[in-house]
Amino acid sequence: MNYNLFVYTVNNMKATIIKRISILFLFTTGFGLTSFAQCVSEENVYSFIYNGKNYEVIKETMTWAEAASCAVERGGYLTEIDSQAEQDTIYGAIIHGAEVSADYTTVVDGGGIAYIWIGASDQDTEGTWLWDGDGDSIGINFWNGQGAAGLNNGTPVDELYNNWGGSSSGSPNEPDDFNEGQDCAAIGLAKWPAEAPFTLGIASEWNDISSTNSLYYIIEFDCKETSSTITESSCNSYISPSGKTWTSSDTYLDTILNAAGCDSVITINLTIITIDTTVNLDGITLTANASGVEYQWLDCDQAYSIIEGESNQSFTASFNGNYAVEITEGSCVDTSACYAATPVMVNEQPFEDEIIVHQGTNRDIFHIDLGDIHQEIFIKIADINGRVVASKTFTQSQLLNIEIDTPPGIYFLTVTSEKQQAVIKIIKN
Ligand SMILES: [Ca+2]
Ligand SMILES: [Ca+2]
Ligand SMILES: [Ca+2]
Ligand SMILES: [Ca+2]
Repeated sequence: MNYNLFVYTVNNMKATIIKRISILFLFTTGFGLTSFAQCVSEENVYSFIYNGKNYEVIKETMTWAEAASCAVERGGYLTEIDSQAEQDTIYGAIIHGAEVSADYTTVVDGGGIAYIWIGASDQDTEGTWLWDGDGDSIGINFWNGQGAAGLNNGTPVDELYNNWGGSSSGSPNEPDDFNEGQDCAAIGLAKWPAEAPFTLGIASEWNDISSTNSLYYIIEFDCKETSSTITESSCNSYISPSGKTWTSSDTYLDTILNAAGCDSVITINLTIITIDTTVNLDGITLTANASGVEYQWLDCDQAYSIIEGESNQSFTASFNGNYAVEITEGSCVDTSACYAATPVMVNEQPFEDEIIVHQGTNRDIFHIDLGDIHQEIFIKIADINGRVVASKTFTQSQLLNIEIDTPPGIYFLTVTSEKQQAVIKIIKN
């Protein structure tokens, strides 16, 4: 599945801004192809996420009722601000995210500054303020009465959050139902009144103004939790979309935020494949304990290179060395530890005494005389750090040539025949 569809990391205390994907809805009518006009143009929508919920700043002007209607059409409501953190996030998104100009319009009955609609209204019962951002006259009553610029009898209900103009100076001046015609709340983008020496409210505080003003507005969306089921298999462990690590097969639940900033619950049917990489060593025969899988035996002493043709469950060593098996099961690959096998017994007469080595006129070539013909000889040359710089297998030979295309220095030549092995120090000039 494509996890890019999801927003993985959302710090719940901060807004995470996501870019909205514009979607143009088209449908066909009996009269031909017609574009379905949404209540706003997507290019005027700025989206952000706060506390797991999606919000939009709509940069098109509407009356409060039109804005509430458009919010409902889009699946949300004019925002209900319940905390200082939500207030701060929304105001930050207006100014820094949507980059709304603080003087994009002028509200005459709001002290001559610009505002943005939120979902509070007292249009049904004067002085009874409801969060009613869908405009259906039903909502939570969070404030009653007027501030100091009005009747000065206002009080919050059940200590619910409010941010009326003047709150920052200790006592709210708004709402004041100025001229008995102010029934909807909006966030001020500057201090008001603009020209007066006194201040009823400052930027980010709320004012009640006439609902017939045409303003930008904020939509809030309640989350619709989504769910999905996926089947996964993984080698040894699995990291879930939210970052949890599981190491055994089971059915798990994982929760992440979807593109709308809401919980997406994923049921994961997980199969963990764990490869048994143990090996049984019996004499010079190594047998992988895992059965019914694919095998490839490796030479640990030669940078784990593949031993050609050795791809059975068991492997019998021909030469002294350290060996491992790489096991493949489905898409999983794992390699065993290295096991030492020593099939070659050292002769009573030291093998190295029979061997003569000398450097050729081409200084990269070494000539090796084994003193007798051997059926199968394995030559390996390593530098003083044990790194293999050359290796070759010969059959039915006595005189061997091997090229060491390396800088001058000390090297160790290992000669292994059917029954003998010798390590000879050589100096390359
Ligand atoms: Ca809210
Ligand atoms: Ca309502
Ligand atoms: Ca009013
Ligand atoms: Ca007012």
